[in-house]
Amino acid sequence: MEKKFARTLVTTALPYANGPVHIGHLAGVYVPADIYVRYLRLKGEEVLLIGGSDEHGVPVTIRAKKEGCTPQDVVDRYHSLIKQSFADFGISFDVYSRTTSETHHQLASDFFRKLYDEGKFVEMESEQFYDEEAKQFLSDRNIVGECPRCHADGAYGDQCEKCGSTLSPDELINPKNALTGNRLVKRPTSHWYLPLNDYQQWLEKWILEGHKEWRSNVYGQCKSWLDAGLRPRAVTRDLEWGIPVPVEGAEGKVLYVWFDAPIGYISNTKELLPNDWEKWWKDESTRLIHFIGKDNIVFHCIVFPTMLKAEGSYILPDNVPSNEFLNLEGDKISTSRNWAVWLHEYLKDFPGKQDVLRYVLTANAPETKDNDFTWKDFQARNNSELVAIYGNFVNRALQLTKKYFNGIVPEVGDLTDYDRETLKEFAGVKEEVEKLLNNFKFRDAQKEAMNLARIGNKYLADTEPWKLAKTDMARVSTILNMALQLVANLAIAFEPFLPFSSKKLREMLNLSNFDWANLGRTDLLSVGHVLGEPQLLFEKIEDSEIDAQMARLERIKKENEVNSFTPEPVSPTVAFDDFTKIDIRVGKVLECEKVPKADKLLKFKIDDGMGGRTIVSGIAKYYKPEDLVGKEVCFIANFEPRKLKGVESQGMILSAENADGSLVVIGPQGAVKPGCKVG
Ligand code: B3M
Ligand code: ZN
Repeated sequence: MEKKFARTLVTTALPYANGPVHIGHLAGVYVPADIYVRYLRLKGEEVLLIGGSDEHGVPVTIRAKKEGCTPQDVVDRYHSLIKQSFADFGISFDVYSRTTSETHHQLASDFFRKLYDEGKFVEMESEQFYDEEAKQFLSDRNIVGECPRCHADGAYGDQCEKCGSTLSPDELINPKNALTGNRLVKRPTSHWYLPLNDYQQWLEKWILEGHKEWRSNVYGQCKSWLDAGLRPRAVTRDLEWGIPVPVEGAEGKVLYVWFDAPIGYISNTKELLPNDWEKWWKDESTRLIHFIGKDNIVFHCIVFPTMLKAEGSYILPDNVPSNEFLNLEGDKISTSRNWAVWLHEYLKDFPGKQDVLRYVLTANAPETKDNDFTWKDFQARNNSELVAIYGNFVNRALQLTKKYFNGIVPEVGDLTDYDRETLKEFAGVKEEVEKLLNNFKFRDAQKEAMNLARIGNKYLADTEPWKLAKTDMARVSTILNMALQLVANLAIAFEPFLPFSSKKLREMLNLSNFDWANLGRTDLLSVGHVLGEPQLLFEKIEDSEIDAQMARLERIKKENEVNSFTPEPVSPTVAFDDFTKIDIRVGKVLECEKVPKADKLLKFKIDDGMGGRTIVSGIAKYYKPEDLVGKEVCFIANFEPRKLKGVESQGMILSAENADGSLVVIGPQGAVKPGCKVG
């Protein structure tokens, strides 16, 4: 049953202000939300796009401790950076605020207090890990210990990153404070819980019966939570950083970050419209839409609606379009491993190319399953779609008009059957794009918009006005009029997807009347209208630019390998007598050169204190010969001589193998004479 709404309130997940934002954020939440609101605005609908940073929570405090600054410093820094990145990419927020704002603290606190006063929470005591030295309870993330499953050290209280198991701090063997290493004890502490179980039946009816139209990934996740049976969830924490629990005797406790963050949507609306915000949140004729990523589904579909329902005066979300994840070159995007394309860095490497990224991310949007971003695909979509189809068509239409008609929209004469066929194909696109956008199918909608450009490109290629110019200017006039109308339509159709290019295109067309209702019309530009100066809409991206990005990722992969290095297990024990059979000595490198026709080998002349010897070693990939001359090394002096590429090697130079397989030569740390024994 279709309800008629008076206005639409669109919210986007509030990113944690503990790091910059990357392409995964953009693809999963912000670009689709922006497409949607731009589309509604173009249709003249009343709509707001609400965003902001999520500034509470344990990750912020961990980052602050690591960097030796305050949590406020961390969120100040990243809030500005994130806000700027979104602005740079044209995410058209009506407000982008933050959960450390005064308005938010007040509203979230009042929200809690109302539920508290009305007896909507249950208070329960439980035993939690406590650090007696630091005098604090520790959150799951701040506790480490041995994993009960794979026995790796350093597993977190909520998850072991080695084997991936989900854990609770109770399961850890020898739990410790992650930052100080202090041992922990159990202490009773009491918290307030939202009794989700009391809302189970209501939620089942509201979601499982009332919202069958939700995306299947969203509906499916809700169903499995509901099928498993809901339990009370704590909405407070023992922590310093956050919104203090507004109850006497609750010192040292704050609201759980997932309790306050979604209230941030309301606070930010209030900050934008201090006198008018309630109509957006409390009037049944407002449609509320949450754009989120898949890891946030339960909070937006179950927990937050239960909070709103318990409070009693708010509307509930009408839809929660959630995306799956975007991977990068086949691997999960990870902030801690730096495996990401950061938005602020992208703009340094590709200045002015915001729309290219928006286009590629929408073309590959992870709407129904996880998807992959690759630089090759990025280049291909730019070069063979944006440049070769959209850009090419626009450029041809405008340049030809400039050439033959001085940049003035020419007259349209009799249409041929082919013209009419083209127009017909074109007219259907509007309805199709609308249907897709209304159903949050952004990827397909953009494809349809690109089809418009394809139709235009084909029209010019088939009619070849440049050939007719010598014989039939009347026909050229009609063709170019048609082509220009199609170009004007593209400016409208692409505005939600590629706003920067649409703006540029509108300037080139000198086009002011501009709304969605006009899409599909063939009189957008009247005869005699003077066009602006043509410019290129998109530029080719060269191989070298892509190679540079791939090299960056290679470098990061290497660094990660080194960082995640775990030593090989130690070999079986040897007796002392066996060890002394190996005669290790110190030597000084007198000469060193490459062995011809062997790219791995270096030939050394070593001063061994006993008249000198030759040793061949497989370290040519890691050292230049001249860098080793004069250095002291350790070598096995009684190694059976062997021939390597025709050179007899009288010993073996010792080196250590690094995490990435590279070799580092071992030498003494102080002054030692060549020939001294090592042991
Ligand atoms: N900050 C989690 C996230 O960034 C969280 C979202 C809050 S939305 C109210 O994935
Ligand atoms: Zn494990």
